[in-house]
Amino acid sequence: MAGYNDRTLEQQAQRILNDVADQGRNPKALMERLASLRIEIPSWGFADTGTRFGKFLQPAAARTTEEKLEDAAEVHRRTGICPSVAIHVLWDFPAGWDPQVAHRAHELGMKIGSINPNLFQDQCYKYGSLANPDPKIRAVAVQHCLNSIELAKEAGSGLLSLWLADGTNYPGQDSIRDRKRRVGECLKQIYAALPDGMTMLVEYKPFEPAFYHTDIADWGMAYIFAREVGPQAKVLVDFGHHLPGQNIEQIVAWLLDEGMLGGFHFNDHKYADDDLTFSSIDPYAAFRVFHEIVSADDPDHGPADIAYMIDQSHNLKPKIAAMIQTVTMIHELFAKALLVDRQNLAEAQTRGDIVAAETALRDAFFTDTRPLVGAARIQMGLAPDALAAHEASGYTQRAAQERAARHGISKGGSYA
Ligand code: PSV
Ligand code: MN
Repeated sequence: MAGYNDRTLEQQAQRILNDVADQGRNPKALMERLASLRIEIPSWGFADTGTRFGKFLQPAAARTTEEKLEDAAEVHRRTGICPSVAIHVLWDFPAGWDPQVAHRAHELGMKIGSINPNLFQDQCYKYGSLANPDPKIRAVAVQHCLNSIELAKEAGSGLLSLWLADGTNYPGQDSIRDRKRRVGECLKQIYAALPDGMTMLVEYKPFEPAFYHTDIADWGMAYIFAREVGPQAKVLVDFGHHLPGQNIEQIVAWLLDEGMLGGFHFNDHKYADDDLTFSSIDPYAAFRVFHEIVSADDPDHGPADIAYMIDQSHNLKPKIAAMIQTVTMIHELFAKALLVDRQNLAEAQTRGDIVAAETALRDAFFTDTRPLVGAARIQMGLAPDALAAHEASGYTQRAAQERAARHGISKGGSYA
């Protein structure tokens, strides 16, 4: 069978690398860049989640933060490029920071990654958090972010990742401009508490849960807020947070050029913020984003410092398998972007040869990069087929049994 289980995988990888060498490029550097990619996995990708209509429970789903870390460690064990876990403060630490969790993460060979404050689930946030008309509620929200910065310091994390659900549902519900100023003011207070070396990421989303206007609805708004507060703030682009037809790679290119792209949330979508596994719908769109990222590599300073994070929530696929699938897709598409013959592309662009320029992208996109990813995994001492290795390990079956014994059988029910 072709793909990761092909016995000639390493020879196929060599053939691709020979072509790279023929283009006058360094195949070793390409393999090093491929192996050095790091992707953060979200703790919330391993718990039972659903839609607003209901949850379908999985016997192996993680029910404690420790179990989420164990599942994340299984993804890293198979893929070799996912050593950190994003934390959602109230979902993972409902009773406050627990140093035991960081200890357990280290035991598992994992680090705590970005810290995501939760500014949307408490009753007080009915009319918003940082944009709320009531200064007392804004103070509660700011305090939660300050506590999250403390938590980040204790966990050894350098990223505070902010997403606001704030917005309004009806025209006239509140003043859009007043809300903008309230958010800006609160962000300044939060920014002032950042220690050196910690980055604040500002994420945007066009709608949901608010359906008339969202306070940080697009990259321009996130950019303005980030720029206003200071150099440690950057924009976070979530692939699923764009209206249909939006040219996401252009946003990425602009933010990179402005030095303002701080992070990326990988998932895929067909209609809205569907949180599907990455590239399940449109791999070419995802490839074009990676192409812009690799194009922006600085010849003197190397790649831009971007936090690559997954933000998906698959309620039907088995969770660890879905995560490995996403990591593998990211790795394969990143490899395709590395294969673009940029010299050839630049020459075609200069000549105004549109067909040749587009062909330079398509040649790379249609190259099967599984041999390169498989070879990178072999170099890391891993099995080339991460998904098959995970499935053969029996991890999910064991987790289902142990977790049922520990917590009892999960009960079905609505999302509430
Ligand atoms: C909001 O839809 C979002 O993309 C934010 O990043 C949240 O932190 C995350 O999803 C929660 O699943
Ligand atoms: Mn997100």
